[in-house]
Amino acid sequence: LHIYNCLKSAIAKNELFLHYQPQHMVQNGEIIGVEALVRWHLGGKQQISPAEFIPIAEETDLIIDIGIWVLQAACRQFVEWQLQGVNVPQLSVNVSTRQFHDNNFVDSVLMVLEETGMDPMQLNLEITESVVIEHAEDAIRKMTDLKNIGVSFAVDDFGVGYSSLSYLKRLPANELKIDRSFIQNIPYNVSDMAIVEAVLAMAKHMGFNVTAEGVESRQQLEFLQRQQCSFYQGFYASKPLSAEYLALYIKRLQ
Ligand code: G
Ligand code: G
Ligand code: MN
Ligand code: NA
Repeated sequence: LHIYNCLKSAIAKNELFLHYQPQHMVQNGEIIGVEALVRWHLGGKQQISPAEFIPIAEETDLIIDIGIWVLQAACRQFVEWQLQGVNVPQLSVNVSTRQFHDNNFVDSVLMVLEETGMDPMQLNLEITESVVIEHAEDAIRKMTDLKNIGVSFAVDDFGVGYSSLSYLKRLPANELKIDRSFIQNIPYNVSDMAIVEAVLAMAKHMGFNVTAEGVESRQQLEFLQRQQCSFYQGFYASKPLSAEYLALYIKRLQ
């Protein structure tokens, strides 16, 4: 309860901020985008991990306000980079299932796009397959409405949690993100390598791009090159960076 009350005032107190993790082409290392990841500096000092506070926010409608704040702050930063000549091709933003199911979700995305001047073609929303467990028709309609104006969708944490192939089949998404737990023991775990190969084959036939998450080594990247995975992110390229460091990272690549 204590942490919930602190989180409730975190936006007003300016305690939330964003880091951005670069995403690259597997084949040639080109930058294809960044994923915005929220951070919380409680009282300006103590850092609390989103792995800890996002689940708390998700138990209530607090995730809706936090989600809108994240989307707005990320889009604003993205437009700012463009004005500075920092060329980031795409912005990925996490959307929690509860936030997605809010009645105002589509309108709030439209409002943020308009307010910030963000090009919808450059916005990618990361959801999980659990969005179609309940209210599937409604969820698919929301995704289709946003896709029609150019927004794309990625299925996050693919392969863990509530993942199910029958949910996946129904999702009008553009991309799958293979959870980092399947990547971390490559090239030592034969089962994980088989799973990644199978996901890539399935994704190819279903028309999904694939991003491998949590790539930490050259051997992992080489495996993904051999398997013709499209994109990757992970500490091997970069940890999540502040907006300022992300701009330097991109300028170094340009
Ligand atoms: O950045 P880090 O690896 O510490 O994130 C931990 C978890 O918090 C991840 O599962 C990530 O998806 C989630 N997360 C980070 N930022 C956001 C956000 O802005 N919104 C939502 N819903 N989840 C986020
Ligand atoms: O669930 P989601 O994909 O949104 O979570 C991203 C989280 O994974 C971020 O909190 C980020 O800090 C973390 N992360 C990103 N790259 C790596 C990596 O290479 N290794 C590990 N262990 N964690 C990573
Ligand atoms: Mn994500
Ligand atoms: Na993930």
